[in-house]
Amino acid sequence: MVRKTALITGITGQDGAYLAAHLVGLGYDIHGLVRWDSYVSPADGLSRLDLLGLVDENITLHYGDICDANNINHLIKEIRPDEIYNLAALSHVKVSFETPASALEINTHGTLNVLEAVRVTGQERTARIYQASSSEMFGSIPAPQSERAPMEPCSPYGAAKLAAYHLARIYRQSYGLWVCNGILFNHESPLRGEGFVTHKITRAVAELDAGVLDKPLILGNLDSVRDWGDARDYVRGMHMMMQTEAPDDFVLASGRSYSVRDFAGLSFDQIGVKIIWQGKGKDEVGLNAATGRVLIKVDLELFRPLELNFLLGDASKAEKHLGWKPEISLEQMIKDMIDADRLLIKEQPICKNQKAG
Ligand code: G4F
Repeated sequence: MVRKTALITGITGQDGAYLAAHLVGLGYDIHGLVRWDSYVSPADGLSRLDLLGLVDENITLHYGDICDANNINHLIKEIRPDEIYNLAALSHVKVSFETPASALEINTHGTLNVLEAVRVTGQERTARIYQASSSEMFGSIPAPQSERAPMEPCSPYGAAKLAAYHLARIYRQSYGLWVCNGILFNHESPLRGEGFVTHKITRAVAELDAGVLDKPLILGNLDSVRDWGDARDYVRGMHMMMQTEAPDDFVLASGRSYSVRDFAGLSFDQIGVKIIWQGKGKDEVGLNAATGRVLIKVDLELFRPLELNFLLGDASKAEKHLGWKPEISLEQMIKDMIDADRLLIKEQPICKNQKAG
């Protein structure tokens, strides 16, 4: 059987690493685009691939940059991939308010570079493209959000991703590119970056359990509601989207929503600590119900200039057309994240910068 070849941009991120592991299991030859800083500091940049035991697998890493059209053209011309997963992104929503031009450059222009590279190298009929679209594109529209819902992004990140989503659709319709948009709701895992709220929380839980939490966990907007799923389920869905007869757009979501406050409560439950909440707004605190110790505080600096308040995804189209369903429960995911954090704490006991997220 001929082995398929996949190119993954953003292979060093959470989704890139899990997708690479999934495709290795399916017998793919994999090429990954790696930025210079990850390339020269493999200990940091390639650590996720290392954690998944992928470093010696059939993966070829290419040093390059999604923002450099020439570089992407050459790469796609040389590799002639059957499948391209465009996962490279500036993925932190709050950071996108601080560096909006970078968000557009990487998330929109970078996507355009991939689409154009496939077109100018004449691979429209042979290369399939997965575009990592996001539920952040919906903004605060009424829930549940499906593929048919209006999109009114409320962050530079969301606007950049929405422009890329439209470019993908335009290239599909005008040039016949095989490109699908995966509109993924929040998805987390033990490989999630520590600047995202779920990992900040699970890390603090593991620190408390290990007796090394020396100050309260500082969070931003506790009222914000997200539909959190597990990245390992979602990369499986990405691959399923790429195996359909005709390209289309699909939402992947768990169909269950929780506030940040709820997520924190569920996480501390895992180590038998019940959180009670007192106060309002910036003065709200989460206390250990048994001891009265303040474990969680709020800092207004961590709020965004504009917040997406409520996400709840409707993934019925993916279930009907792809047979995709999430398999890992939120509770299991939280447990896996805390277990992984327990190991991290042994190697790196001090959380460097809680305010980063
Ligand atoms: O974990 P977050 O930073 O994820 P966010 O902003 O929802 O974005 C993630 O999901 C998107 C899919 O909808 C992706 F497209 C995107 O790339 C990324 O993966 O924040 C989740 C919520 C927000 O409402 C935020 O305001 O948690 C709130 N929050 C409260 N305290 C916090 C914190 N977020 C962070 N990062 N850090 C906090 O301390």
